[in-house]
Amino acid sequence: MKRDLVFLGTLISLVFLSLLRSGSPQHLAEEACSVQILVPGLKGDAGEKGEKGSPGRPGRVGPSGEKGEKGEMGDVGPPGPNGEPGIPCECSQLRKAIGEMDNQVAQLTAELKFIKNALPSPAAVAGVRETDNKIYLLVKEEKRYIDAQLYCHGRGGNLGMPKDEAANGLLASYINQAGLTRVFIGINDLEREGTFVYSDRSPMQTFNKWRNGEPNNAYDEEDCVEMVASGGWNDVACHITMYFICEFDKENV
Ligand SMILES: [Ca+2]
Ligand SMILES: [Ca+2]
Repeated sequence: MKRDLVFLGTLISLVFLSLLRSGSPQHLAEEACSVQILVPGLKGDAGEKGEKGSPGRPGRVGPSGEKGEKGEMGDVGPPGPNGEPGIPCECSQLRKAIGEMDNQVAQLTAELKFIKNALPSPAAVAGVRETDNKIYLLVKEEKRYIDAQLYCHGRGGNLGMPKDEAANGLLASYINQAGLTRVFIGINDLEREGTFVYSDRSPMQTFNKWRNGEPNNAYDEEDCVEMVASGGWNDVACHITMYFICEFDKENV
């Protein structure tokens, strides 16, 4: 209702103004009809395009992608620079010679230690004899067979056990050079009469040097063995005493 009154008031004011300008009733009618143009006009033309705006802010960081496959191996790099020249010397030959001397010293030291340990006194032995793998020691102390064996055992050896012609010949030579006629060697039939074994318990093989008529087990008491200067063997009583020969394996010296 209030809007209608305002509209009506405006309309009256316009008519009044038109009458003042034209001064005729006809004009008044025409002007009254033209009032209808007061309704809103048609939409105007589109304006000119505006200026380009400033760039927007950067977006959020996206999620990390999946891990890629391992790349292939790169090419081999260039060789490094040459080293400085060494000092000329014949070190390799010297080292070899020193190494050999060390070995000889070690071997001599071991043998000396053995001899010092094995010899009861210089007067009691007549030197030693050795082969590639054995050392023989003639002990000039009269002992029973069992004590002689203990003596040799106590020094890491055995009574001499000639198991082939060469060893037997060497022991015979040893006895002769010492001016002896007989020594105990490491052979006996203590465990079983008539079955002779070496003192390391190894059985008698085909090799033997029994003298003619031996072993005879004389007086039913001969269970130990002596070697005479010819290299022959003879069974004798174990309780008699005589010199003896020990033998040692070089690898145990
Ligand atoms: Ca016997
Ligand atoms: Ca005999």
